[in-house]
Amino acid sequence: MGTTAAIILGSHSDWPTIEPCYHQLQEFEIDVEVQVLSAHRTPDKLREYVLSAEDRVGVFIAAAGMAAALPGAVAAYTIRPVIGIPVASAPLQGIDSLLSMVQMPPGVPVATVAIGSAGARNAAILAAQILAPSVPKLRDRLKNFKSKQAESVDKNCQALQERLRGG
Ligand code: RP5
Repeated sequence: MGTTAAIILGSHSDWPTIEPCYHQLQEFEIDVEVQVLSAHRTPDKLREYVLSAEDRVGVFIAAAGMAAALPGAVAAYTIRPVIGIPVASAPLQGIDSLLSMVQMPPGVPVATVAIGSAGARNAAILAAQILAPSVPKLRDRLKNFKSKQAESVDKNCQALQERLRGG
C-alpha cells in the first residue's frame, strides 16, 4: 500500500481552513500531495487523478464546502480510505458540507471529521493512524504526539490552578 497522503481541495479558497492538516502531516513526516479538483467543476480530472494515485496514495483527504460531493466522489473511485473535511463556506457555515459528507449512502464510506480547522487537524492525525501499520516510525511519532499533548494539558492545568491561587 502507498504511504503518501493526498489532500484534495474542492477550491483553492478552502486552503486557509485546510492548511493545519498539511502542517500536521508534515510534522509526522508523511509525504503529502495537494490538488485542487472539484467533483462538480472538474469531474473528469478528479476521476483521472484518483485512479492514477491509487498505487502511491494510502489515504485520501478531501475538503470541500457547500454541497460537498468531493469526498464521496473520491470514495466512488478508490478502495483507499477517504477522510472528508467539511469547510464552512457561507452562508450555512459548513452544516451543508457536513451533512453532504456524513450522509453517504451505504456501500461508500467517508470518514467525516469536524467542520473547519479542528477537523483539518484531526484528519491529519487520523490519516497518520491509518498509515501507521505500514510505516513503523509513524507509530512512535503518534505515541510521542499523544504524550506531548497530554503534557501540555497538564502544564495548562497547573498554570490555571496557580493563577486561581493568585500565584
Ligand atoms: C466548494 O465550493 C469548494 O470546496 C468551496 O468550499 C466552495 C466555494 O468555492 P469557490 O467559489 O470559493 O471556488 O466546491
